[in-house]
This record gives sequence, C-alpha cells and structure tokens, in this order.
Amino acid sequence: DGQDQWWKSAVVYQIYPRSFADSNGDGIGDLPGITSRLDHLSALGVDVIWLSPVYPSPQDDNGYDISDYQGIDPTFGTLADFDELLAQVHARGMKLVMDLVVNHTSDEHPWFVESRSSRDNPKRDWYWWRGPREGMAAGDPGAEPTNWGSFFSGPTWELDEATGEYYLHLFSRKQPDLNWENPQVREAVHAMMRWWLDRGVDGFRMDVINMISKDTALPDGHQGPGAHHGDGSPHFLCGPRIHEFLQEMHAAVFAGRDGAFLTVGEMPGVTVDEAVLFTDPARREVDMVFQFEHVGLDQGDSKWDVRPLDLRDLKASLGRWQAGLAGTGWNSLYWNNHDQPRIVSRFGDDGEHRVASATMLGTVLHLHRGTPYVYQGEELGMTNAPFASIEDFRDIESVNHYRAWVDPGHQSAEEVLAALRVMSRDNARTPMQWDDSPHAGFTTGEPWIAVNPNHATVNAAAAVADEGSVFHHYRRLIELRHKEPAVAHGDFHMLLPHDERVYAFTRRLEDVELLVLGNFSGEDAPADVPDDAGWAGAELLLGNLPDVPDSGPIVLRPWEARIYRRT
Ligand code: TEU
Ligand code: CA
Repeated sequence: DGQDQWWKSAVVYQIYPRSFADSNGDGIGDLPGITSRLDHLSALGVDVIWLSPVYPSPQDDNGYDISDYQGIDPTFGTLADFDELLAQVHARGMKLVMDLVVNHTSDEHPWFVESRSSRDNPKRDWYWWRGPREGMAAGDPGAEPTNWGSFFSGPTWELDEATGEYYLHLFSRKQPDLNWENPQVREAVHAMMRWWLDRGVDGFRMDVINMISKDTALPDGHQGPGAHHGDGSPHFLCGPRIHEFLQEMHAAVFAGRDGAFLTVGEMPGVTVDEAVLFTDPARREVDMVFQFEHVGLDQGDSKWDVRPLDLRDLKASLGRWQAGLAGTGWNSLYWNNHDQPRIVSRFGDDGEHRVASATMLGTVLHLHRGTPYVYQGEELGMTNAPFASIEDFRDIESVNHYRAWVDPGHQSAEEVLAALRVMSRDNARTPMQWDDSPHAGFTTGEPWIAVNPNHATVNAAAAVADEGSVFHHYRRLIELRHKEPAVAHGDFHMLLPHDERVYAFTRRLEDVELLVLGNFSGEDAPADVPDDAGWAGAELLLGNLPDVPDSGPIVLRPWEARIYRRT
C-alpha cells in the first residue's frame, strides 16, 4: 500500500537562493547564507530542501537559464560551498533536492553557442531550428515557424541572423528549448544527473518536465480573436514521447542506485489522468507531480486577468485530484512557490486576520493526501509586496508583460500594475524576513529587490519567540504528518462541496478517522458536517485559535481551522 515510500510522510521546503540569506553583503542570497540558516529549517522540522537553481547562469530568469549544469554560479558561491551545504543538510537528517532545468538551456550554454554557430554544426540538432514559414522570408512579420506565444510575452521563435533560421524558446529568448528527440541530448542530461547524485544529492525537482516532448510537426496553435499569439500548449504539453523519455531517464539515472531519492515533475497543464500515469510506481517515471490547476482558479483567460476565488471551485479542483490519484499516484501539495503570489494575500486576509488565515490555509493544505511543500517565508505568513511602480519589479515575466501591454497602448500603466501587484512572481521573491533590522537580516548591503517593510512585525525572530505564530503552527502540522499515519496514508473524503465558506473533509486509515475544517471567511460559519456535535466532543488534534468549545454544534470563527481525531 505504498507506506514504504518515505516521501509520503515527508515535507519539502523550497529555498529560492537569491532571496534567502546573503552572507557577503552583495545584496544577493548565496550558499553560505543558506548553510548559516539551516537551524531554522531543523526547528521547523522539514525533511527535504529543494534548492531553486544555483548553477552558472546569465540570470535572465534568475537561474532558470543555465549556462553550465555542473557548477555553481559565483554569485551563489563555489562547489566547495555547495558540498559544505550538502554535508550540513545531511548532518541535520535532511535531504537536498536540486532543480533540474532541462527543457531549455541558456543561450550562453556552450551547447547552444555551438548549435547556433552554423547550420551544419554537430550540435545544430540539439535545439529546435526551423526556417521561416512557407512562402515568407526570414524576418518578415509573421514568418515565425509557428504562431505560438512565449510564456514571457512575444513569439516563441527568435531569428538568428547569422544562419537565417529561427530557434524555439517557450520561455525567454535567452532560454532556447533543447531537442529531446536527439538521443545525444538525453544522454548528456542523464550523465549530468548521475554526476549530481554521485556528489550526494537526494533527487531532482524537474522544471516544466512535461514540455520536453513536442509534436515534431510543430502545428500552429489556436488563436482567439484579439490574441497576439496562438496557444501552442496542446503541441508541447505531455507530448507523444513524454512517458518514454521519463522512463528512459529513470532507468539511466536511478535504476540500481542505492539510496532514498525524490523525483518531482513540475507539470503545468497536466491532467489527472496523465498524472496517474506519471506517478504510478510500477511505471518508474517520477514519484510525484506538481500541478497548477488550483492556482489558476482566480484567473480568467490569462494570469493577469484576476478574479476572486470561489471556494467551491477550489474544493472541486483539489477534490478531483484527491479522488483521481487515490490508490495509484501521488501529488505535491502547495499554495506557494517562487512563481506564485503569497497565499495569505491571495486566498487569505493579510491584514487583521493574517495569522489566523495563514494558519488555516496551512492546516487545510497539509491535511490533504500528498506531499506538502513550504515555500520560504510561507511559514512566517509573509505577504505580497507593496510594489509602487514598474521600477520595483525584477522578474522578466512581469517586466516583459508590462512592456508588451503598456508600450503599444493596449492597457494603461495603472491597469497593468494593478494585475502585477496581485499576480507578479516578484511577490514571492522579496527577501526572507529574518528579523526587524533594516534589511530584515537578509543582507548588510543593498538587496537586489526591496525588502517588504512589514518585516518590522512579520519576521522569523518574532515568530520563533511566539508560540501562537504561523511558524509554530506549521511546525505542529509537520510534526503531525510525521506522527499520525492517517495524515500521510489515510483516504480522503470531501464534505460540504457546495459550502461557500467552509472547507471540510475526512481522512481515514483503518480505525482512525480525522475531520479537517477550515473557515475561508472573516465571518462566523457553521460547519454543517454529518455528526458535528459528536465530532465536537472528539480529540482536538490541532486548532489555530484558542478556547475551542468541546461540545457542538460547531461554528467556526473567522479563518478558524480545526483537526479532530476519533477511532
Ligand atoms: O515555471 C514553469 C511555469 O510554467 C510557470 O509556473 C511559470 O512561471 C508561469 O507559467 C509563468 O506565467 C518554471 C519555473 O518554476 C519558473 O521560475 C521558470 O521561469 C520557468 O519554469 C522556466 O524555466
Ligand atoms: Ca551574496
């Protein structure tokens, strides 16, 4: 029944190195900075650290554009610093998982430098090179080989003047897509992965790994009226050879290797049915997926088209994933990562009810079936940032979007800024708030992106000293997963699917049953679950507010969460 899979009762903590801790005062977080703060993670109790990319990179997309897979960017330190970090992580009984970004490289990676050097270079075919559209000349407006739009605005094709062909880049023009059809590419990636495992790392978080197999015919995508580009995603998400590529990778990298590893596939747009295939242990692809459906529910046609969350949609989405992966399959559980706005500002209340709503959100998430991910600062209830103007943003996606919409006059600066303030990835990337000192204890220099002024009250030092803080609540949630097998292994049953305020479900493992309740509103809300009066007298495993009555009926206070247990 899969109880031997250690990562089912584990909690992962994601570090975004640039924003975690700066050891040398250059304003950018680094590896020695992380090493110096590991006791914070031990105290929280997490099992695994996932490190966003620290490899040499021109930093066009903060390290997701890699120019050398087997090194450390001098901004972050040296390989010796890395080995020291790894040793210190292991010494504390934790594991370290690397970010594996192999859908694309940097355009400054030697592979691409060679590939672009001539049409007959041996590495030409390591990337996607194509001539202009039939009957058009290279550089003509609309001559790109397909009409696909890039995730970072503009077309997915860049003309290389020297050879007169276009190369594909689903993300920035400095992130050319590798051609996984070429077996030499796959072998080079496998060898690099083995090199990191030999060094002692415990696995990989695989960036946009469901984009590595494309429809080689490269058809145009559907282009709606008024859209600047077509949607190529049906032709590059979970393409024809994706399962083959992942099975081959597993066999070439992990098979026969001793150790307890973790592989997680970041997969935008993955369906439940595909996820079952990716994570069926018998198929040997990845241990779990990291999917995006629930973080798209407050968006319309694009992520910049922001609308309020309807709690019933959240329950329907997460509930469908729980049901679909029950038995076979495994999911990651997350509210936050380095690409998402802060959850307490998004689905909670980052004002008066900041602590209650952050702890309620954590409770509901961590009690689902799956492996929870905590993104740095989430355990403090860190909030979105008060960005004033476009000059405050650093993220390529945000800045490109602004230029693409404001410069040609499609939208006013204020309209675009309003969406960026809510959805920009930079909300997650402001420096970790360690204490109330001038730059929050993140750096002694000038931080690369402004520290949130609320670090005066929202910071790790204050949270650790306060038993009622978000930090201690997350610590208790993690401890609960380690202690109570029903949290990791119990089945999941959604309750109250139509309730607009109360999130409710049960988990059951053999004779143990848990009831989880969360109030997603700032008002009192009755939790109208079957036998609520009976539950009210059961053992309260964990709540986020004091003075919980021990008799029913259950009425949740604003943003209250409770976990009951009975046998
Ligand atoms: O992100 C993949 C991805 O599709 C998103 O979460 C992306 O940030 C969003 O769709 C943009 O609207 C991964 C990384 O997590 C992200 O930081 C990188 O920029 C991206 O891949 C390219 O490597
Ligand atoms: Ca530094």
